[in-house]
Amino acid sequence: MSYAQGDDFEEMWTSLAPLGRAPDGSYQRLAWSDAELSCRDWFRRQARLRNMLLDEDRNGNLWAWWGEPGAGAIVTGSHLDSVPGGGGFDGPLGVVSAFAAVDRLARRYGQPPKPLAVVDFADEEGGRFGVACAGSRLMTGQVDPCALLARTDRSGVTLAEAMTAAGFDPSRCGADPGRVSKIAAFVELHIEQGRTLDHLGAPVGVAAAVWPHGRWRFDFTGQADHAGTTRIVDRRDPLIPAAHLILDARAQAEAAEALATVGRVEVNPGATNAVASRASVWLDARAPSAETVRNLVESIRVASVQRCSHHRVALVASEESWSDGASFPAALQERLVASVRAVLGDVPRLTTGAGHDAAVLAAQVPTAMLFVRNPTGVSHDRAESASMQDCLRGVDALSAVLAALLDDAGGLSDVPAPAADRAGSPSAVATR
Ligand code: HGY
Ligand code: MN
Ligand code: MN
Repeated sequence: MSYAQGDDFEEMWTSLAPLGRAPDGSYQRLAWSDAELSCRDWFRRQARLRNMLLDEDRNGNLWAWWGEPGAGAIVTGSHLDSVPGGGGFDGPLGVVSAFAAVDRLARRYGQPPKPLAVVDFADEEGGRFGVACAGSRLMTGQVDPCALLARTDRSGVTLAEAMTAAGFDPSRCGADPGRVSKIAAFVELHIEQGRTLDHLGAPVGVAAAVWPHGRWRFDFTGQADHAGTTRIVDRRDPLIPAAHLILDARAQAEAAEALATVGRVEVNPGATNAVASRASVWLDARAPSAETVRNLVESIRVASVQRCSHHRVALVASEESWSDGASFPAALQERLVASVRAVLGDVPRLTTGAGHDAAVLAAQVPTAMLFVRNPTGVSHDRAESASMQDCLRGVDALSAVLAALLDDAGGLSDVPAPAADRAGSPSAVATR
């Protein structure tokens, strides 16, 4: 069937916005939840409106093809899931912009000069099961499917159970080299999670690199006891070393010129009048180099071990998610800069500490990113925003970039394929 125009950008944005939005305006589009499933149905509708071939891969990623799937494909898109209480732009802006850009290209070319797909990568945020970029890392073989599927959410539901409840067969999950080999280039448009573009007065930027980053879980186990009858000297209170870790992480990150965040703490039994039995703390750490991240986390861990010894508290520290950084191919960056400059004027290049599926694919596929200005810089919160004017400039930029890639008969010959040794290997995933 020939391509048919779908909803325009603003109609798409308006129809997607209410899905998974809480009364306070934040988003709860957690992977495989009803809210996120409704976003998947939205994606399927947009594909059907355009007579695009809908292709749901073995890892839960959704693909909408303009033309037949095939080798040399240009792929664009992002993710539709959110962090708990997140904003509405992180992920969806890239998916909506992708459909809007393909509409323009279909009007311009009629038939696709090369296979082109819009993709919604599953569970990019890891907001429910704790592993970032789950869908793209499963596809590229960068995470162990068994360990990942066994991970549980806060109510003890495993990823496999959540997928099954959504009608998806988790036993299919695993590396998909055949699909990856079809991708000639992947371009992800994303809202900037920072204020560089705002400070520079530019609506759109090109990504140069993504920092390496990871997530660790620290479980402190002590002895529950009565708040009113247990002497301080007799206590084995897990919250004390846990509290020190949070302050330590901040101080050590500042000293290392890195970033460390504790945004999640769970305390059991959580009684006001009882010394806790267990405290779990989740650490997110990021830096320009993987070595800095790992040294920082090890230093935090060693300090916690010493404190736990003093407080007679047991500690189990485990790595939950690791994302290699990525430097996007310079030749592809140049392509993007030239294409965007032609439509929007000068375009800055940015390095970000935020993780993206594009950084995951970068290990195996020439990838690139466009950022759209975020006036407040705030992200992972309902305050996240971009003006409609800048969103449409983002579509201008993405359309120009994709057209240049479609027109390139040379098949990106000047863009080196990622080094084979970066093909990625399953990183550690603690099964919890
Ligand atoms: O955590 C991140 O940087 C991304 O939003 N998943
Ligand atoms: Mn994102
Ligand atoms: Mn995010």
